[in-house]
Amino acid sequence: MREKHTQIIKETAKKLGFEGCGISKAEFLENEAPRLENWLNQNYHGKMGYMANHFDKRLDPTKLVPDAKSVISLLFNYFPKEELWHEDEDLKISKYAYGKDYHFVIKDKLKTFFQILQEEIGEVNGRVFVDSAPVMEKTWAARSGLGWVGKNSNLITRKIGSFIFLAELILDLELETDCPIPDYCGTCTRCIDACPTDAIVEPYVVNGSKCISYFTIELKDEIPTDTQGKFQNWIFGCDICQDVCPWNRFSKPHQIPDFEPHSKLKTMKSSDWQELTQELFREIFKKSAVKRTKLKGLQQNIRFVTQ
Ligand code: B12
Ligand code: SF4
Ligand code: SF4
Repeated sequence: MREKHTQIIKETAKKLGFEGCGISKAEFLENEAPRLENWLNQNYHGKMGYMANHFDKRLDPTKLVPDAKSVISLLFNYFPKEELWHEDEDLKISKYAYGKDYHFVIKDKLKTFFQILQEEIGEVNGRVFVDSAPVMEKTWAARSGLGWVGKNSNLITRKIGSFIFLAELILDLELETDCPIPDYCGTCTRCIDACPTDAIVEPYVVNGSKCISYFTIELKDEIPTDTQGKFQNWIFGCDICQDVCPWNRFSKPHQIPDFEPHSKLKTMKSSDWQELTQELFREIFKKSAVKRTKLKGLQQNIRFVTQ
């Protein structure tokens, strides 16, 4: 049964367009507990208060999903055919936010996944997750052999690099588990050297409260002025530590129409961003993750990098 169910899950993941599917036993993350505790004690979460919540659940899926037996990790590629910015003076938004908000796109797929399992396996209980819940997504993906967590703290695959989203199904089904793979960062330190705000405080550890992604997306207050001049024109998220990663030479473009950028986004110059109106913001970012900052937040980021 275990073997048959595992096979159904892996085939379904492929059919639904996931780039990878790996399985781990649902259990307490013993090694991560002191690391997460230390990360929080150092205040690396800054004002992301939600990271300090649900400490026990975050480390133990059986506390999050009753009777959880397996964590199924899934990869979803978002690497675009081309960058939206071409010149150094262009303002930049990170690749993950070019098209429709991935939370919606992937959540829909996860719901379909769950339905297929109900039809093919019978009664299966569990929950689906992408990003927002207290689940250590990178750790689970690494445990299940889909890749390794690199020195920039992102999950990297040997096949298509790191421009991938992570998602999970946590189920009450016993399944065949996969084995972790080695760390292929070796002696490389490109991401650490390239980070303009020194947010990668030591290999594998990112001080979230120093990351451009935090300043431009998460932080609701004014951006501290001691970081002025360091953002290299990133106004929503930051891809620097992934763009420099040699493993991203293996990235290949996604085939997801929903992730295509709005046509007007492709031609935005710095002056267009600075004149961004509510009307255009609504049109371009109607279904986008960029909506999170609202126009006001995005304008604040634009001013911060252009003044
Ligand atoms: C909070 C958060 C952020 C914060 C904090 C970042 C961080 N590194 O924690 C901010 C806002 C800065 C952020 C930025 C980004 N994020 Co984010 N973020 C998350 C979130 C919600 C939680 C991550 C978390 O648990 N952090 C807590 C810390 C403690 O965990 P950790 O970083 O994994 O740290 C581990 C290592 O430090 C390790 N460790 C510590 N010491 C040592 C020592 C050794 C020797 C070793 C081996 C390991 C090790 O142990 C820690 C615990 O496991 C996840 C979604 C989720 N629910 O998992 C998405 C997620 C990690 N983010 C994602 C993305 C895409 C990004 C950005 C690329 C977006 C962008 N372009 O701007 C950037 C990348 C910045 C970076 N270099 O990390 C993706 C990553 C996909 C991938 N391929 O890995 C996720 C998984 C969302 C998703 N579902 O796809 N993010
Ligand atoms: S996303 Fe940018 S600011 Fe954040 S750690 Fe990577 S390079 Fe540094
Ligand atoms: S840039 Fe180098 S050190 Fe950083 S994650 Fe990629 S391979 Fe690892």
